Amino acid sequence: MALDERPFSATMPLTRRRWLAAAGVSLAAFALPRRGAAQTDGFRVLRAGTGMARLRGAGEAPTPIWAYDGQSPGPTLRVRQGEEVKVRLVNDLKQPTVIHWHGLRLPNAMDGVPHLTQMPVEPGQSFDYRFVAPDAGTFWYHSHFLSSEQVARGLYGVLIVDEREAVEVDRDVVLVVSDWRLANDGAIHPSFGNMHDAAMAGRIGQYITLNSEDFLSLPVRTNERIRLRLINAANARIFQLRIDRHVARIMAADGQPCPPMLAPNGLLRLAPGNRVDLFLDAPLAPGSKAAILVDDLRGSELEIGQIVYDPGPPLRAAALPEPKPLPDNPLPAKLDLGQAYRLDVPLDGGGMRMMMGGGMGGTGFRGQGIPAQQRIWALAGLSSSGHDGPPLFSVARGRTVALSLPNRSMFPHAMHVHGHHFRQLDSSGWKPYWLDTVIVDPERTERIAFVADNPGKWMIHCHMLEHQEAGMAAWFEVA
Ligand SMILES: [Cu+2]
Repeated sequence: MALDERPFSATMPLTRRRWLAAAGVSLAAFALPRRGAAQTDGFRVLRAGTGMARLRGAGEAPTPIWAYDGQSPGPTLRVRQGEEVKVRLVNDLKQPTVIHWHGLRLPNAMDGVPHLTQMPVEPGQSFDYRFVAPDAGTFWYHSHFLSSEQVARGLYGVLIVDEREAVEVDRDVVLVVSDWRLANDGAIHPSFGNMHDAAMAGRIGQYITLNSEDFLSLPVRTNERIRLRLINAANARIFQLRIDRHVARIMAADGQPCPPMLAPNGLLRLAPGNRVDLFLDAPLAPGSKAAILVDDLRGSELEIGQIVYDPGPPLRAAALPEPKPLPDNPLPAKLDLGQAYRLDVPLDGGGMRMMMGGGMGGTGFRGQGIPAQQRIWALAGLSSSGHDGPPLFSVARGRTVALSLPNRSMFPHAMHVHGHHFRQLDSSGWKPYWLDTVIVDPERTERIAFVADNPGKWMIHCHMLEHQEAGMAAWFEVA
């Protein structure tokens, strides 16, 4: 395996501001493995520790963060489909940690859930993750220990599994969108574990970044085809993202190929944990610029980056023809709904409704998470850390599981299933794609189904990390 070997090209002259920003974070995230990427027994050593990021731009003081190999997003790891991922996590933090490989259908012991699939990796200790990547696509890795704090501080990165045969694109770009809650001095705001975030929409940050840059410039050439891999790494914010004057052709969702489809109105709605692969055919004239926009949760749009066209001649005379679908992954052939194990899993709790705990808006519990007695969210009537208590359900391997997820709370949730991808049923039938994380809006019910073909103990939880920590988590068993 190797790091991403396709950096942003510097085909256009950079302004000083862009250059500083790029040199500070972006290029580092796409650098080749030269020094510092120690290899041991074929394992790629990944150090969880501290780092710095210029989240507020080149003119402002950098922010001390937690990071993999000193950078957030961490190094982009890359393997070919069917090859082994071999990563040695070394914990240089002052608290335990683990890595969860989000969206990977991997052996249970490698799933990185503390106390359910492995013990936490203590400071100074290491843990070897080793598994075959069965599916080609865009995945990510992140801490799953006190993740509401560790992810918010920057402990995540991207794992790309390349198709067995190269996919025809001119450029392959990773865009991690996230938000950060910063104090006035630019430090990560230490308001972790507070009941206000937990009971409401989760930790929403006031700084939105792409690849940890305050304003990212993505160079393209006219008629170039770019594969954009978008990942929402935020704790709790749902991003509604669009690229001005560009058609967003969705090729894969949550890492799994889908029939190519156009995003309705060009809008991409990504919950924490969601990914989408787009093919973008750059249609504008040389020298053009186009905004990358997200909603600001108040009905307006914010420009968080731009696509910058090279002023030189087009890459080719005309755009490429419509793409073929990406090759299929070896997902279960079909759901057996007639014999399915069915369960209603209501999403309950939170602020403005019921199960209101004491301490609303009160002091935080920094470094400890939400105490068990203050859990205020529930799945199917159970408030859990996701590893304590009985399983939500147990099924025999190979059984189809159909879950109904009615959201009885006032907030959206992002329900994530570990170790499996599921299909989503709506009024028009089964949607033509697979997901591992689905948004359930307030007062709505989502219905999902999957073949429980991966043995072990798997979490199902809200990926709004404050909700997860405050009880919206459970586990199920495939035996
Ligand atoms: Cu939630």
